Amino acid sequence: HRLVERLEQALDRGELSLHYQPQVSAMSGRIEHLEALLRWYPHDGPPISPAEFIPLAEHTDLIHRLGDWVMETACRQRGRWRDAGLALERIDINFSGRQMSRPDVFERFEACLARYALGPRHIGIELTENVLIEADDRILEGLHRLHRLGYRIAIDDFGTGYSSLSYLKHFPVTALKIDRSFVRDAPDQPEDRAIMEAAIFIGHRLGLEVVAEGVENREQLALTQDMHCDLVQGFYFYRPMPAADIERILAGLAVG
Ligand code: G
Ligand code: G
Ligand code: MN
Ligand code: NA
Repeated sequence: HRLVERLEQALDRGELSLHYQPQVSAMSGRIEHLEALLRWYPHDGPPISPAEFIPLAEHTDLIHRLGDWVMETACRQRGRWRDAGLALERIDINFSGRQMSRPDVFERFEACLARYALGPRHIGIELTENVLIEADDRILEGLHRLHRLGYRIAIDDFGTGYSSLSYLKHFPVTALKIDRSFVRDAPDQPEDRAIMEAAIFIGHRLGLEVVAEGVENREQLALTQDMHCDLVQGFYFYRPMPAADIERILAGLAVG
């Protein structure tokens, strides 16, 4: 595929970057975690969305080069921010199914963190429900190990996968991110509101942190607060942005 060839060149030419979107406390608005989101700005054309190029990269081994680049870049950045004393918890990295199937995915993850002297307080991971459902024993064992070590493992797009709730019993997760489709419609649609409320309730009963994704306005924020959701992520607070913008926002909060 033409786009896959271009993407491979884009990696070599430095056309990729990471943006970071804050996950803030629903009650205080304080920034806790960031989600790392891949961006491609070709030198000679309009930006291309990861929603477009990641599924294509997934068909080839390029997804692994891409994943390595994301991991390295996020870890290097987290190390710099740790050294600068920025008040920040984790940077979450997204992993696709194909990335998790790589035999040495966990070794690479731990090696990358070790290069920057990072641990479970600095980096977390996001997986969709489908990735968890399809995980084989080796992947589950690796996730259990990360879980025991204290890593934050979030279920991304919660409520949209082809899954039953029973998987929540077995899988080593620590957070639920409620898909933004529910959050978007919750103010006007009782059904979406009910699903959101139920997701927050079950998440809390299972001891999980709950994040509402895609909060774009006051009404949506007010609902998440009424429902005692822990964190929110969305354009109402912050868009995904370059590291320099995160620094400007967090600089006022630096410690030491
Ligand atoms: O940031 P945006 O809304 O354009 O992202 C579109 C999709 O691409 C989302 O589903 C998001 O999870 C995914 N995505 C963004 N960055 C990464 C990444 O670094 N790795 C993987 N596997 N998916 C990503
Ligand atoms: O699938 P995942 O949750 O990883 O996707 C993250 C994507 O969601 C990012 O690409 C980001 O651009 C997008 N996003 C983040 N906040 C909002 C929001 O408030 N509204 C909408 N429509 N998209 C958002
Ligand atoms: Mn995500
Ligand atoms: Na999501």
